[in-house]
Amino acid sequence: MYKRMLTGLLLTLIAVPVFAATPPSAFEKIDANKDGVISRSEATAAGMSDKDFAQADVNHDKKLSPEEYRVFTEPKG
Ligand SMILES: [Ca+2]
Ligand SMILES: [Ca+2]
Repeated sequence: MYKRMLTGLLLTLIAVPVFAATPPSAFEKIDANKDGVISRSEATAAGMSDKDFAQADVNHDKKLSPEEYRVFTEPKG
């Protein structure tokens, strides 16, 4: 009777990672206050240089939107 329980447990263990396959993105980690944008101080705290921040901040609003961050971090070329 333990076998059935174990099978269920194993299925649970296997299924969970599949549904949780999308880990919190780097953006969400950097966005410390969860306001949906990366501020200059959040970027600095994450080790991003002023130069990189300025380059990533395409519309120069001193914040990085998820889109700006994605464009900046995705492989070029
Ligand atoms: Ca933020
Ligand atoms: Ca921006």
